Amino acid sequence: MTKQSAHSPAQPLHGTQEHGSAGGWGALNAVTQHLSRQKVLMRGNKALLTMNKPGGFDCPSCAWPDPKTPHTFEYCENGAKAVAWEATRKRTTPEFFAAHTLSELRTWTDHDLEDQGRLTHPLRYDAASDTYRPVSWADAFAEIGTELRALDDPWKLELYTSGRSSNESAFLYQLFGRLYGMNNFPDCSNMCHETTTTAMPESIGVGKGTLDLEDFAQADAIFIIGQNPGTNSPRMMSELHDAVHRGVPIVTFNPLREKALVRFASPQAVRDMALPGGGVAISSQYHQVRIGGDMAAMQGLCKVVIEADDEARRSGAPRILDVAFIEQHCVGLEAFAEHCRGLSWERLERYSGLTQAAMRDAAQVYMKAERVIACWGMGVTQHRRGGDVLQQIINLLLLRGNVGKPGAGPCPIRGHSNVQGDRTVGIYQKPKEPFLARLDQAFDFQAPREGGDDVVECCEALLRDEPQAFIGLGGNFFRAIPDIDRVAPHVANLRLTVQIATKLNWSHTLHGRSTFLLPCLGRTERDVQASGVQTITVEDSMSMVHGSTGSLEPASPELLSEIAIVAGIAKATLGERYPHIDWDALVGNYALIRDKIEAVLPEQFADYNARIEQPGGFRLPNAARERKWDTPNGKANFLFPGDVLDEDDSPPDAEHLQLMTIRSHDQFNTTIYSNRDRYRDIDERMVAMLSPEDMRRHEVQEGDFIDFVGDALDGYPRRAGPFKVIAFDVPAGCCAAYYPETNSLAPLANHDTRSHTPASKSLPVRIERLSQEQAMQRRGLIAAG
Ligand SMILES: Nc1nc2c(c(=O)[nH]1)N[C@H]1C(S)=C(S)[C@@H](COP(=O)(O)OP(=O)(O)OC[C@H]3O[C@@H](n4cnc5c(=O)[nH]c(N)nc54)[C@H](O)[C@@H]3O)O[C@H]1N2
Ligand SMILES: Nc1nc2c(c(=O)[nH]1)N[C@H]1C(S)=C(S)[C@@H](COP(=O)(O)OP(=O)(O)OC[C@H]3O[C@@H](n4cnc5c(=O)[nH]c(N)nc54)[C@H](O)[C@@H]3O)O[C@H]1N2
Ligand SMILES: [Mo]
Repeated sequence: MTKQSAHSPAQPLHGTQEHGSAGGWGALNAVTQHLSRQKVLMRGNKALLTMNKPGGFDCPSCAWPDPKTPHTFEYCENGAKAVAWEATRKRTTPEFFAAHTLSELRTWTDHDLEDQGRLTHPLRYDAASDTYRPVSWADAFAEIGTELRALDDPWKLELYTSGRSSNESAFLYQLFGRLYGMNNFPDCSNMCHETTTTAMPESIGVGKGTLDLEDFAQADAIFIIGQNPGTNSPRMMSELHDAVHRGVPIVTFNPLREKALVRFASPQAVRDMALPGGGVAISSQYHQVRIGGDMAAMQGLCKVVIEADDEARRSGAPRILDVAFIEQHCVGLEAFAEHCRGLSWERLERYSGLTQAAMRDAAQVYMKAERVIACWGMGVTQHRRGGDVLQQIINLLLLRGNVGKPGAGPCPIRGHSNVQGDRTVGIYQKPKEPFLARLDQAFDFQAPREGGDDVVECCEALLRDEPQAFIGLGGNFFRAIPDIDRVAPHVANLRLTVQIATKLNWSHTLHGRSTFLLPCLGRTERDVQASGVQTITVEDSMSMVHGSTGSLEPASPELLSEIAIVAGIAKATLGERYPHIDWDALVGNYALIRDKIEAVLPEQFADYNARIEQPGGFRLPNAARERKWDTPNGKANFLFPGDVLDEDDSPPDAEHLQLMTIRSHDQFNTTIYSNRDRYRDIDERMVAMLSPEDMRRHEVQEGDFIDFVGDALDGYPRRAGPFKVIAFDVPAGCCAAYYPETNSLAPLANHDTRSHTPASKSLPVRIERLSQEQAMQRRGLIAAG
């Protein structure tokens, strides 16, 4: 095949190596290595044994739910890495900070910054020495309070949240912001599944998945669209693995052949480990859709289903559509069906990058199955038309009544372990009236009603130098956002920045005029307050809420819980203005915070404190699961944009490429555990995964160095590199590289139309070849000159 011609046949094309499978012994070895590198073999093992167990702590990695009856040891390589990373014996002490200026630290890699270990002391930036110096908690809170009281407008404060925060800390944080007088709550979710939260309700009235974990055991087909579970939600592999053993077809849509979706060996299954090559085939069909081609692909599938139903109706055969469901529950089928019938296969093929035969094969699986689950991740949400694509997935499900019945339904896979819970308890820049009205009542004040900034709006405001203060409750905001090179310089103009974190990262190397870095307890650690050992609560991707109780000795005696830090800032800022709120009492006993959450969200959290005692916790209500549609017309809606295929999603021309920025196996977002990406057989991070066809067209060989040059047509020069070229099995015109090393290439203005979720999966780029010497110079390996 021509695809192979641009690189040496001696080297197999990355992404096509069929020998070997994901998971297996490699995964077990990786865990031991990570535990020993973080010097936590004993401490880490103890922690792993209580993870996801009743009375233990919730895994700090992804948001995949726990089984109701936990296996003896639900094994997850990446969960183990996350625990090792948090439970490390390494420490980033005041001595470390005395020895390194922020200007120096700003040049370090993401890995090296976090690998210094856990933060140990509250720190304040000292401009004279350009270093962080220790400060007492009391002084830190007092100064932050003084600064915040001095802003000329409450809306000049931005409160960022990353999704590892507990329900309790997130709830106090939003309360603090609203008491202060604004709704600027940029949230990691705004870069992630905001697309889902915004577009799904238009279709079926809820912004969350409708499934339970048990539904996986009843499905008879599973579709996986733009999601890489082997790395990003590894415990999902157990469900897929079981499904394969039951003969359930798994149909994958992904430009890259992700190894764990091709073959997977469950480290729990002895029979898998013993097989030569290991493992079982996971995807029965693997469709390498073009980046952004899912709209056409999904409508292609719908077209097949609708036309098959037309045929059945004509011939008197049993109908293909679930006519009774559609009549009772849906609106808009006729217009949608007309639209699909009118689409030409030539266009669908060109825009999806798939053949008509491939789309027909996938549709056959869909039509044969009585119960279908559709999962999606960032490959769907991080696009300019992400919400529209997702609504086509819902349309496909609605056609055969695959919403609100056992074993079937939409299954967005959330990212951070508590990103869904943070939103539920009020981290939302556009809060709804019933929530605010009850918040007012519960705390006897008047919350602001006007909507606030999301992540993109916060960045735009920063570019205009409007905000005066920024607080980050976890995360690595200035590294995770688009256009980092444009936004980061504006941090210097802020009057106050506060970062609440477990480990040092790049965002902490930026400073405003007054800057604090405040270290907090991690989820693995024992949290003791006035009333004793505390439990926090989290909500997983399937709306199960449960408790999490840390057990390890805290990394430093100076650490405070996130809850204590948020309350400390709130009390120092607002104590005099709202003397009736007893912040100390709330910190002393987190059950009192849960009582307040229950008062504000009574339908969802009735009997909160009692119900978290149940093994596995409790499930939040989900109307669509009961086939109740909380939409303006009270129905489930078939929605589609006027023309599927608009210019944003058109196939790139000869000069341009669409770049998707993705995660390696050894990273958790901006946390880089190591440079290894085992499932893709890659050992470094600055790589460009290019198709052999594009390599030939652009005259580059494997091992050459290139720069990616941004092509957003807004006049702003964007460039990142040098990236080493790797030949990869990816459709022509599409390429991949790792996030966050590529974030300077992402134009802030490229985002999902409804939700502003940055379009991180289709950055418009060109490539520029570098000489070996230029590349070495740029990498700092030889002196410039
Ligand atoms: N170990 C680990 N676990 C994690 C994370 C982590 O970084 N590391 N991050 C957490 C977070 S916050 C999140 S949001 C999730 C992210 O989990 P995922 O959603 O799996 O994240 P990504 O790696 O960004 O990429 C998703 C997949 O989309 C594919 N893709 C890209 N563009 C397209 C497209 O146009 N169409 C289709 N069909 N596919 C496309 C890519 O090839 C890739 O396989 O994981 C969470 N869990
Ligand atoms: N180009 C591109 N950009 C992207 C994405 C992409 O796919 N491509 N994905 C986007 C997505 S899906 C997301 S969710 C965002 C992620 O954006 P963020 O959530 O902001 O980033 P993280 O890398 O998860 O944050 C890591 C930091 O969190 C802190 N931390 C860890 N545990 C705790 C804790 O328990 N408490 C506190 N207070 N701090 C803690 C540590 O200091 C660590 O350095 O990035 C987005 N950006
Ligand atoms: Mo995410």
